[in-house]
Amino acid sequence: MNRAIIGRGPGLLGVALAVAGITLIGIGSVVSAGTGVSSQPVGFGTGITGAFGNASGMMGGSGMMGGAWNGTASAPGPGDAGFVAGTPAAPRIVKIVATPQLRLLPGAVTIQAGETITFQVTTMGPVVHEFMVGPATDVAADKAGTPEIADLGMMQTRSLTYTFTGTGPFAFACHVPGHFEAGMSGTIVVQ
Ligand SMILES: [Cu+2]
Repeated sequence: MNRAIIGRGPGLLGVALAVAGITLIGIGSVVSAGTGVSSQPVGFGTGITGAFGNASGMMGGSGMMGGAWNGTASAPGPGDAGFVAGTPAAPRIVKIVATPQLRLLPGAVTIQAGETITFQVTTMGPVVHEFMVGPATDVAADKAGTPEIADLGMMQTRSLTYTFTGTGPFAFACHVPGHFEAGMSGTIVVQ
C-alpha cells in the first residue's frame, strides 16, 4: 500500500506541473487577448518566452546583474571627459562585475600607459569567482604570484590595485576551474 502511495508522488507532481503550465498559457493568452482566437499559439509562445525572459533579465547582460553594473560607475577613462590618470597616490577606480554567465564585465578596460588602477570587483549571483590581473601570459597561465582577488563570493566586492608598467600586453581573468576556459577573461587596452 505504501508503495502505491509513494508511486503517486510523480503523478501528483505531474498534475501540479500541468496546472502551472495551464497558468502560464493563460498568461500568454491574456497578453494576446486582443487579437482573438487565431493568435492563441502566439500567445502560448509569448507566455513561455516571457517566463524565461524574466529569468535572463535578472541575470543577463541587460538586467540588474548585467548592464546596470557594466562598469558604468567607473571613473572616466582615457578619452572620456573628466579623465584623470590614476597614480599610486590616487588610483583610478575601475569597476568590474563577475557574472553568473562566467564573464568579467566590461571585457576590455582602457588605460593610459603607466596608470595605477584600483579594480573594484563584484560577484553577481551565486558562483564564486576570482580576479587576476597582470601580464597577459602570466594571467593566461594562472602563474603563481600574479596579483589576484580569490574566493569572491556572492554580492561581495573587493579591490585590487595594480600599476601597469610598460606597454603590456596585460589581461585579467578568473581561474576558478572551468571559468577561464569558458571565456571569463578580459583585456587591458593601453593607450
Ligand atoms: Cu569565475
